[in-house]
Amino acid sequence: MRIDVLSIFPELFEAPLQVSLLGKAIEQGILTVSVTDPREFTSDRHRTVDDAPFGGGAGMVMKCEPLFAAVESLSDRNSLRRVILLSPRGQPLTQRVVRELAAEPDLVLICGRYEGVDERVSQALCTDEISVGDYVLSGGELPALIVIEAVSRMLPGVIGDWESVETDSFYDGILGPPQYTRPPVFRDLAAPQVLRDGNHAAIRRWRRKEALRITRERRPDLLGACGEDDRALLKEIEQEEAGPEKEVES
Ligand code: 9D3
Repeated sequence: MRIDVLSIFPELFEAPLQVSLLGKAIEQGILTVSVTDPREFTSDRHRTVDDAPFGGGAGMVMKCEPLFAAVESLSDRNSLRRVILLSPRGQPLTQRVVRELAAEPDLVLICGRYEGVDERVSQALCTDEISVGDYVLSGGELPALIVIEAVSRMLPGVIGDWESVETDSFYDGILGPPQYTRPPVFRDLAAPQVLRDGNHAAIRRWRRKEALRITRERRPDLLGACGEDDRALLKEIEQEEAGPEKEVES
């Protein structure tokens, strides 16, 4: 897959693309990321990419010309099927969106700065707008890195141990179970015995149940699409929690 990023701060992409999974995906040629600075597509002395908003008000707006010219310059190497603006007004990024993007041959990610970009960029240049959550950031660069990292994990060959993707939170839509490693007892804190007994059916069941317990506690909104086995485990959990609570309540 090829990803072209447009950003006036290309330095922000250096370290994150060099290490770990992303670094290896790029080294192996599974992923190509190219960052282009829209300033290279200006023609004035000051390489201006922003201007005051029509109608007045605080802050600056990213101009059309450099962004349009930059995207158009990519058209020989990028299909431009998906031109994505990172924007607080965008569709929330979910694993479903990530999977969909990972199936594309290429992406363009446009990072806004200042108070945003001229509306004609989203209207006439972009096919999608994506937000990474309901909080305010200073620009689209960190969100673009989030998209790149999440998408690259879905590319064939990036994750050696595919099992770890299948057991990921959100792969099947619920949170992950607690994890432990050596030592078996740290200070006075013991790892659950079931994980050390080697009964793999029991381990699988314990993990699913604890995953459901933590999802029910923290993200009940994720429990909608549960199967029959999960319903049975949830019933057990409800009974376990209903017992001791009675004493505390009254
Ligand atoms: C005055 C309205 N502000 C929107 C809440 C303006 C504004 C805030 C922050 C315009 C741009 C930005 C910069 N943020 C992004 O470009 C951004 C973002 C974000 O702030 N939160 C979550 N996802 C994203 S994706 C891009």
